[in-house]
Amino acid sequence: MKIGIICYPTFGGSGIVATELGLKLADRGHEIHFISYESPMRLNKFLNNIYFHEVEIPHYPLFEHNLYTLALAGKIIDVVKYEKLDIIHAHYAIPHAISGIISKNVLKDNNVKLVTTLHGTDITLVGLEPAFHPLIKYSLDNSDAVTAVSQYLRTNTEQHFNPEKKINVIYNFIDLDEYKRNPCSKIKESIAPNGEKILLHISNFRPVKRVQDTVRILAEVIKSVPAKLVLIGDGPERSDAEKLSRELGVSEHVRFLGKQHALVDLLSAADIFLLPSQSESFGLSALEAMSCGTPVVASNIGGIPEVVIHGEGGYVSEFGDVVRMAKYVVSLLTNDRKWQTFSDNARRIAEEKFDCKMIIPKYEKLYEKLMSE
Ligand code: GMT
Repeated sequence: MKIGIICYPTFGGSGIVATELGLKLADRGHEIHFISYESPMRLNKFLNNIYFHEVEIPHYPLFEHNLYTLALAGKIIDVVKYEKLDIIHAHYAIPHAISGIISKNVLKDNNVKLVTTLHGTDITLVGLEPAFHPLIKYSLDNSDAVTAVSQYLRTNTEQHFNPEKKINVIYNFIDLDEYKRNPCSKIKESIAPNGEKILLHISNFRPVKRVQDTVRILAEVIKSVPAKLVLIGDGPERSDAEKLSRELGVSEHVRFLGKQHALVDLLSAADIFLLPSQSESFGLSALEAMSCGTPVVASNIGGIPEVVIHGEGGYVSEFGDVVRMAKYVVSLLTNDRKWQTFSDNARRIAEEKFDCKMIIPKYEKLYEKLMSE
């Protein structure tokens, strides 16, 4: 099949899922055309059947704001027509699905099908903007198929948008061969030279991630267990989190590493992964941690409980309840046998529910069904 993948190219979860999907589909023999304003961050290897098409945004003095939605639609039309795409797969409703619908309408005699995958904030945050609400509803009703990355996101979308079509849940996935525990004593020793336990968090440091809660959890944990907190990523909440770590007197135990690429090594060095988000449709970073055998302590909101099974591969609790989360962390860090059981369970859940070898064929089946209609 020839598949066009429309995504955000940066570190966000939707761009990562879209890129990994494209890479895996290419491995399975499909021809993949990524369309975005920049080459996707995770597109880091050459494959003969992967192409990237950059969307150029026209600049003209009259256009005070850029016309990305239209420029993207124009590029999709071009690629569908000349590369003879069978499927356009838009990741994130705004504006990708809208641009996909515009291009389909323009190419009305073409049989290309549009799949839209909802990732979370496109529905739970952006989708609630009154000006965007009818546009999202339009994009759901005019895509040939819509998928959501968790049961929670499907239910939430149905409640808020009452879509005409059934939404298919296709969970995010993980490459178990790539994300596996790979203990690197050098990393552990440099971060925790005195054998302290390591708590880790990865995100884009947006307010919904509640990064400051990771600092509050550390402040509680070190009352009973020597520990270090490693924060990976960057974004608007970073300086407030730094400030809080100074105010709580724990700054010497917190390392802000910024954006990093050696995630498997860092996740493998960690004893606990923290995800205290206020909103999370899935929690891809928690799955990456679990696949590396790192137990997760997270909030119980959104799709997280579908990934982090409470009492098996980690614990979940009310968002903001940092005392309870710290208690869960301490209970795992002070009982080696319990930690090992949770670590094994975390990996087993990743294998049983989220293996890419099981999830990618679900997308292929959906594409095939649409093409046969
Ligand atoms: O919030 C982010 O981390 C970015 C955002 C995105 O769209 O890029 O992530 C959403 O999609 C991810 C991949 O499907 C999910 O794992 C995240 O849970 C989801 N984020 C939220 O719902 C807040």
